[in-house]
Amino acid sequence: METEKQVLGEFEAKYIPLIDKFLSENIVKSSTNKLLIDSMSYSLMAGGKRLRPLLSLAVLDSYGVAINQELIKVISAVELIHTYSLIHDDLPAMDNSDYRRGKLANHVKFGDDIATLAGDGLLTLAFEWIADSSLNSAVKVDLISQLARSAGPCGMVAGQVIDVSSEDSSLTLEQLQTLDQKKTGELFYYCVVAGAMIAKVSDHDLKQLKKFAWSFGVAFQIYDDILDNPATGSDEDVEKNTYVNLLGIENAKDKLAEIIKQGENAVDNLEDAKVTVILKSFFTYFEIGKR
Ligand code: GRG
Repeated sequence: METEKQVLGEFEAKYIPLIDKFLSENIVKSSTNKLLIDSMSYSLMAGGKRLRPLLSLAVLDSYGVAINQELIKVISAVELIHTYSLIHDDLPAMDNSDYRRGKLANHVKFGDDIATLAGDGLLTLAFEWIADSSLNSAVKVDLISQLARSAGPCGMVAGQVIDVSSEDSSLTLEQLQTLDQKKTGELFYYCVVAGAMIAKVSDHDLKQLKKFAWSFGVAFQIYDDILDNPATGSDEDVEKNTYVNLLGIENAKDKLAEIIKQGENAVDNLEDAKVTVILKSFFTYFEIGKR
């Protein structure tokens, strides 16, 4: 029998090339300005794992929805928003990072002005791709509304505001959870809910998929903190607001296992999914030392 890791590997091998092809072919058609296209393409095609579109596809696949180009367009839109967030996060006014995914950050390569505008362009284009797709209009409005809420001033942007304004203070566990849910979890939540909306799942399954999505987001962040733990990795700053600094490394690992179990239970509770192994396999991203 195949392991979950193998299932995920096959799923990635099937869909990442389709996502990458769509993104590379369509970002160049998005503007008449070559500099802007170069800057947006540079970060969009810099080797991201495509975790967010894959999550939407995992939901669609689990319910037997046939994947066509229009769906690839709609589910790839979130990758534009994710990329914009990374470009803006690296700016001198935010994290001031010179590198991203092992390459020069967008602002180092193109300048702060163009990097800011490339981020703005990607953010706006995401909504254009969904709006211009051939999906049912009511579904499109629901997707656009949910994406705006997840990425906007109630979601990711709010998370980033909490992050930049709490750098010099110690957060409680509850405050850290709120920060991470908004900054990172909301976009994952959108991806799962988008898949559920397109697949038209039952209210019961939607509720379970939402639980799965939140578990995935929390697991992502705890795992990230464990990898960045000064004892195991690169981060020198023990003052940072992280799960590891708040809970200790062993408790953080226990918490990660507990959250993954909750997410797997939610998947087990799905009533109408044709397969559940693909969704469960996403938790193998969080095997310590294996991402
Ligand atoms: C600028 C509004 C605004 C928000 C920025 C997401 C974010 C908020 C900042 C990025 C900083 C960061 C490293 C957050 C941790 C979570 C995260 C988004 C990690 C990178 O996601 P992956 O692993 O990246 O999916 P790849 O490179 O695979 O696409």
